[in-house]
Amino acid sequence: GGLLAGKRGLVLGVANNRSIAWGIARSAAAHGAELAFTYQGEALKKRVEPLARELNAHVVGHCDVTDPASIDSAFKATAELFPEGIDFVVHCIAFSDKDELTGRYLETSEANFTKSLLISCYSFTAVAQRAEKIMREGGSMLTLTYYGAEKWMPHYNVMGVAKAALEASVRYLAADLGPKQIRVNAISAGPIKTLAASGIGDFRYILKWNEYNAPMRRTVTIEEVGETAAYLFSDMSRGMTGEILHVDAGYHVVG
Ligand code: 0WD
Repeated sequence: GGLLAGKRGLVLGVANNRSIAWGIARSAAAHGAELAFTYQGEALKKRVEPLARELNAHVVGHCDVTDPASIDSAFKATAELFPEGIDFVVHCIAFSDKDELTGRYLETSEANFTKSLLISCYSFTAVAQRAEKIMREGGSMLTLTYYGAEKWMPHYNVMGVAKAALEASVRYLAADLGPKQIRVNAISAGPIKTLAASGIGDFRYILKWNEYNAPMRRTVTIEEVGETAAYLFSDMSRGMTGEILHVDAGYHVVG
């Protein structure tokens, strides 16, 4: 049994056991979902395979979102693995050159702007295009965003711009896929110490700032983000789409 019993989902963006994608995968599996993972490149394959084994999950292969052919092949493998279709997909992928995650946004280069928006924003749309074809009615698509989309945050820079575009794309995708009863939502997570976050300037200070100022006087865990994701994958949230849910110990009400 379980909240997600009988549901099948694809998880993109596990880099290691600190990844938000891993917290989401663990919750989804604990609630009874059957999962498939992709990995980005051979180095991460070695990380992802043992994690997948822990959850009796499948690994469908390499997926680098800058390479459309690799997205296609990951979805082809997913369709073969789950011929009945999938019920959810979660996109936990972002990138910016870390030299531009410090100092002024003003200094953003065109090359990094383009690459950051491609990987952190467009890739969710690229994933949604493929997912639509294999998703069952009542399906759920999810991406991860951050408060830096809504307000200026120190050092977040081009990522804030990318997340704002990502949040807008959640609304447009929700409108496009709503008639098929496919839902599209985002979780706006509070800061969590992960590999990607370690690239952001003064990240430890941002964590401390949240501990002092968030209503709950603490930061959040990947488990907490995972439990909210499980709710969004489940039929309990079947009336929700185009929503950005904050899982941030309430920081967004004060920040
Ligand atoms: O404080 C945080 N950690 C927050 C993260 C707060 C709010 C939101 N987020 C978002 C991130 O922006 C991202 O969208 O959550 C998502 C997951 O990030 P994470 O769990 O913090 O970071 P990490 O464990 O590093 O996973 C991100 C992964 C990459 O890892 P690395 O660190 O190796 O870049 O995104 C993947 C990759 O596995 N990724 C790609 N996957 C496919 N193709 C690509 C790519 N081109 N680039 C990065």
